[in-house]
Amino acid sequence: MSTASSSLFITLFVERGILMYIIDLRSDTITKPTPAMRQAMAAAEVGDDVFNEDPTIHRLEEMAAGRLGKEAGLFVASGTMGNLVSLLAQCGRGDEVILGDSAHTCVNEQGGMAALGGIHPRVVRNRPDGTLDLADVAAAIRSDNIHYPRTRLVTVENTQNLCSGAALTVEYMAALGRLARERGLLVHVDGARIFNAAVALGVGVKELVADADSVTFCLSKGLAAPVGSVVCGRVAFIAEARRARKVVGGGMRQAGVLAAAGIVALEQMVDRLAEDHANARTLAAGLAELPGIQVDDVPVRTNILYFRFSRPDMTAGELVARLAERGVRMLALGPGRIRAVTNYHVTAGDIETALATFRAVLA
Ligand code: TLP
Repeated sequence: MSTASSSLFITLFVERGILMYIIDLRSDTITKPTPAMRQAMAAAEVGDDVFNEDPTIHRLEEMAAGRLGKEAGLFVASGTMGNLVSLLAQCGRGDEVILGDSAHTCVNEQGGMAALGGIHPRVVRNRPDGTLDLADVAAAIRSDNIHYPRTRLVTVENTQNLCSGAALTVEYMAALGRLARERGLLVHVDGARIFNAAVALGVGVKELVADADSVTFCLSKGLAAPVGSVVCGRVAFIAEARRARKVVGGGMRQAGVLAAAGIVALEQMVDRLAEDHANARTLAAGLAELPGIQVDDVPVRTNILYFRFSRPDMTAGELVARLAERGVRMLALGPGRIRAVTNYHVTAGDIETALATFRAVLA
């Protein structure tokens, strides 16, 4: 998909009676389905997926598993549900999961593994490059002792959202896999943006997840599908994940209409992620030149960047509000911190416009 086609999706909002052109950098979750997706959705063959009879969902699940080099796939409603059912399927009550302090599963999923699964989270620090130090992981693994929970699984996020969308490399994943195998742990990858990682690193997604027992990836972020994620892994794991999906209320019926968009996402929307990455780099470079702004000290490799804003007369929240009044949307995350995420609807020209809007607001 070219940049030209994304301009078909210009977002216009009526603000105070004025038609406004919106450059929405709050998240890649805001992306709307492409015309090809809408056509595929309208034409999709469907069936009752709880009876395992939806042919379009079957196609998506097979395609996803094939792309990731896994035996089977399971279509789920969201990334949060994908992570949750992956953990519920592989860990029992009282088991322990090692995860990073910046992981979405740690910060943004209401502690679902503990709340719904009785799974104990063991949190280690994420390094700025998104990885967990393998020495920290090794040190966190419990010995066999009647006082301790049993360490069952380690999970990492790729790309790592809160670490500026950092991409964890094939080498790191292989080393984590070796440690996990030696110590009898399973590996789950929250690959909400795994295709961004593969494109940024110039590697196949299969290589990136070769050592994972389970992977969740999202269709509804940079790939622009309206709804859904896919969990992939071995056949026996997927059977358990299907049970877990049902108990959390995620058994969808004629959801082939959604899966149809997911198929188009996998077929047409992966390679163009490089455009989002280039736009994020341009935005980061432009922002870094502005007074009062400090872009997080990590090279922007994918589509997410964070920056700090400090000026005596304006808070980050006020800056974000003033930008929004002029049609540029970003997210203020706590005092002084702002996030921007490039996506399918944001062109290279929009990045220049966004930077000009910053300059005007800060002048
Ligand atoms: N991330 C959202 C927000 O929840 C923060 C965003 O705008 O980035 N894993 C990762 C790494 C994610 O970034 C997200 C969503 C999820 C899982 C959850 O996906 P959904 O929103 O589909 O449940």
